[in-house]
This record gives sequence, C-alpha cells and structure tokens, in this order.
Amino acid sequence: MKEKILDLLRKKNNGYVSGEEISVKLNVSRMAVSKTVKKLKEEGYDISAVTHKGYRLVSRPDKPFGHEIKIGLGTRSLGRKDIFYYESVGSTNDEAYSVAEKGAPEGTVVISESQTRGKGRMGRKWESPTGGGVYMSVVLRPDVPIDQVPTITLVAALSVVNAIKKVSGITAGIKWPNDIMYNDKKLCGILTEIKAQPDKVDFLIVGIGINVNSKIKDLPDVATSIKEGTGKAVDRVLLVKSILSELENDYEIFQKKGFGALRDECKKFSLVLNKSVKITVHHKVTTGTAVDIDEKGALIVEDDRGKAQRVFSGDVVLAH
Ligand code: BT5
Repeated sequence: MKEKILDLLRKKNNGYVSGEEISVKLNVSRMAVSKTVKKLKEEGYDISAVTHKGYRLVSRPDKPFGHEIKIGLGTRSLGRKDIFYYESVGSTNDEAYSVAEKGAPEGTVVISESQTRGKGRMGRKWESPTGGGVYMSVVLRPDVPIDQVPTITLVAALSVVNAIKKVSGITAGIKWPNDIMYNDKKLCGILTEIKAQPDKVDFLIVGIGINVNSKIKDLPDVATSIKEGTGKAVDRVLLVKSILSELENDYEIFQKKGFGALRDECKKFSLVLNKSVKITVHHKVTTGTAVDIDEKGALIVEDDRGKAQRVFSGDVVLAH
C-alpha cells in the first residue's frame, strides 16, 4: 500500500492527489490512506497535505529503500527480484546467505541501514554505523568453475569504483583484492562468501560496505567516506542503482569472456602495481614488487631476484 500511494504521488509530478482519488484507485478507506501517509512521513517522506487538494510528495528521505532502488533501475537481473531492506540487521551477508539457501534467485539483494555484526574477512569486523553507509549483499549464481570465484571480488571492486565515480565524481583506487581506497584511506570493503559442492557453485554472496555520507567519528581511523572526499553528500539510492548496473555488466562480461576481458580496466585503478608489497596469507608472508594482475585475477609478485609468485588472496600492506 505504501508503495502504491508513493506511485500515485510520483505520477502527479509535484501536483496534488486527493485522498478520495487514492482511496478509489486503491480500493481502501480514506482512513487507511491517511494512516499510510502518516507512516510514510515517519519514514522521512515529506508529504504536504492541504485541505480540499489532497497530498503532494515534496521529497523522499535519503534511505536506500528497496522500492526506491527499483524505480527506473535499468538492470535485467540484479535488484529485479526481492530487495530486502532492514533498518538494522546482524550482517547483510548472513541474511543473504540464508535467503539464498532457501532458493532466492540470482539478483536478490539485502540492504541495511546499519549492521550489528558487520563482517570483514577472516573474522574481522566491519563497522556499520547508521545514517550514511551502504551495506548491501547480492546473491549470484554463476556458472563458473570454483577456482574462478575469488576473482568476482575484484570484478565487484571494479564495478563499485566505476559506480562511485559516476555518482560522486571521485576516482577511488583498488587495493587488490577487496579494498577500495581514497586518499590512502579505506572507503569500501568487499566480502565474497560462497556455498559450493565439490564441483559446482551453489551461490555466492557479494557483500559491499561503503562509507558514503557516514560521520568520520563513527568509523575506524583507517577509514574515509565519499562525503569526506567530496564535501558533498551522495544520494545513496542513486549509488546503489549504479552499483547494481555496473556489477551486472561486469559480471556478464566475466561469465562470458572471463576476467581477462576486464583485466586492463582493473589494472588502471590498481593501487598496488609497481609498488613494494607485503602480502600475508594464512601466516605466510610474501614480499616483493607487485608487477601484474594476471588473466585469472591473481597478483604477480616478483622478489629481489626477479622470481615471480602468483598470489590469489591475502592482506596487502604497501611499503612506502
Ligand atoms: C573487508 O574486510 O573489507 C570486507 C568488508 C565487507 C563489508 C560488507 S558490508 C555488507 C556485507 N555484510 C557484511 O557483514 N559484510 C559485508 P577486510 O579486508 O577484512 O577489512 C576489515 C578491516 O577494515 C577492519 O579490520 C578495519 O581495519 C577496517 N574497517 C572496519 N570497518 C570499516 C569501515 N566502515 N570503513 C573502513 N574500514 C573499516
């Protein structure tokens, strides 16, 4: 009912719709209409009500509600099915995992205004304060061999960098494999989780956490936000829509042609290439110069004697 009323208000393009018209069109009582309008106002919609004229939608809140994301969304699959929205949830990745286990189709999205147990990699925490972040998880069911799955994190990083650029104008960089950085600080982290049989991927959850308009004091020292970078707040609904379209395009290319087709673009945004790096993977440390990202998304690290190693995942520290 909320969405249907919003639809009617939007169609009037700033004009008034009478309570009578809404109640007839939706086949509900005038009382029900006024109660729903009250709820919408509580959610942050500015709706003016004028006697004898009716209701007019003045503005919407900056909240990434599923029904707002769906308006004019140009994707074929991502965000086309359910978008589950929460004010607060433990972890959107856990929530997405659980709906995917129950059969949620590819493109299902879980998004929350805050997380109480936001997850980073390897048991680390993702700080997810309310009021300015994007915490979203997308269910994917790719038809690719399991060994190609980690590369999807890099594909998603590319999509997010492009979406941030389009919506806010800033060009962030990718710190292989899953961090998006701006001015040497972390703007976004990506956590991909998988459920698979020995030879087949059941589903993937791509979790994306971005500090958009977040208050810096609510974030760890290593963090920055888009708003801090530009001085301007970003419309989170537009950002999420842009992420879904970029990710859909890149994911399609990845499935059809492999990472090789996205590699050059990814390298363009890379912050690690030609730098001295120290990479830790399960207590194993690799040091050297990051010289390339290969066709499979692995980082090629060359030691002092020119011996190259392929690294598939890990924590990268850049030596300055
Ligand atoms: C990541 O892990 O960067 C993956 C983060 C994924 C978060 C999303 S939010 C939606 C979805 N649902 C979830 O539960 N998770 C995903 P990692 O590379 O391990 O980095 C974690 C480290 O980043 C922490 O140890 C902190 O140093 C730092 N960190 C924590 N919160 C941060 C924030 N809000 N902004 C920037 N850095 C942060």
